[in-house]
Amino acid sequence: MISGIRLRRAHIDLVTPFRTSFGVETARDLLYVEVSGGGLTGWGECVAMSEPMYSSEYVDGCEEVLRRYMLPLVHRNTTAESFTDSVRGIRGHYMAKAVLETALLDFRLRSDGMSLGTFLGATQTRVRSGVSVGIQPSIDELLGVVQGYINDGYLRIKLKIKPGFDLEPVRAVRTTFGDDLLLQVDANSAYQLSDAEHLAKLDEFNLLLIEQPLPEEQVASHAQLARVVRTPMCLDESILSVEVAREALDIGACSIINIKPGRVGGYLEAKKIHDLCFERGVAAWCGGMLETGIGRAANLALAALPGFTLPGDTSASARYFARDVTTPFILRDGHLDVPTGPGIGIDPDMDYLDSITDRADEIVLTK
Ligand code: OSB
Ligand code: MG
Repeated sequence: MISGIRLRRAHIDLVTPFRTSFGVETARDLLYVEVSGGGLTGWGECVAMSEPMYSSEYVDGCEEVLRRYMLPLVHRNTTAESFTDSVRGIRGHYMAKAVLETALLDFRLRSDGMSLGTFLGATQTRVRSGVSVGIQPSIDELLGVVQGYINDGYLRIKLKIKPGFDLEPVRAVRTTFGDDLLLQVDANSAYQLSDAEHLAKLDEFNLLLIEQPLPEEQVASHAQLARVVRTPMCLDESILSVEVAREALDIGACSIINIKPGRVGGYLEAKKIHDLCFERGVAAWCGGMLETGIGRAANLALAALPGFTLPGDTSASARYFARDVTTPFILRDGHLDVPTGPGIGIDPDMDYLDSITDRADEIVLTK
């Protein structure tokens, strides 16, 4: 039974600034939800960034909507499933829903002694890892950064692109590292449908996919774009639920999906999107949101399902943090091991976590 919930705000520096078409991140502004009872704690990590630039959600907003509208719905016997049902009437706010859902799920699985991977239907014990490479000040620097990740053993490179930093960097990486490198790009919504002819020039680089070239709301425009661009279309920001995923696939807006539990309201919805892709033979991969070890552990459990046929943005802890809040996830042979312990299978180093915590609030359940 749940006795209390803690909201924890913390911060951790990134090893290097991460630049995308929507902005630059230098630190991770964190919100953890801890669901406790009977000596156990279930953990959730909110994926929202500090500002509403990737999506309309942002971490202070998530905390507000959690406190005001979601936490009051939680009682001692709330489960991830009953919580998801009870917040169906709250529009949007997927990242806020996801962090609490994940903590509830982790709490119950820890009580039951079952790993999140087993619960979700994992079939792999380790997952292939790719890395997301931010926009760099110059092509030379980009080549150096990519070389470093290849040396680390990453099995797939994703380049962030934006208008003015697209064809030339992609050409340089393809030419330097050869045709065998698994390479893809992510535009984070920075283009318009009128850029279709320009984006089609990426076709010559034999990319695995192009991720979210157009704004989130323009799902149908991606279907039009897919008629001009031969590179497989992959959606990230647009896919907010299994219903959107089904419609996007039905109209040909994408042929690949980036599944991020935080973006779709949690692991239960993420599993539904996985199942849809699996049934239809549509390639899927597990995205990332610069998670610390807590969020990373849960993503690895999901990424171990059979429908994740492409390497994910499931990078090692060292990709982002000099010191992670958990035992670091280490790349071995281009793979990360899926945790096997109960729930997400890993605990934070509490002394270290407390040292990077700005504040923590206890919410006592009354019913
Ligand atoms: O679009 O996939 C994205 C990070 C923050 C917000 C959005 C995205 C990303 C990444 C990095 O590409 C993913 C990761 O390595 O965690
Ligand atoms: Mg993306």
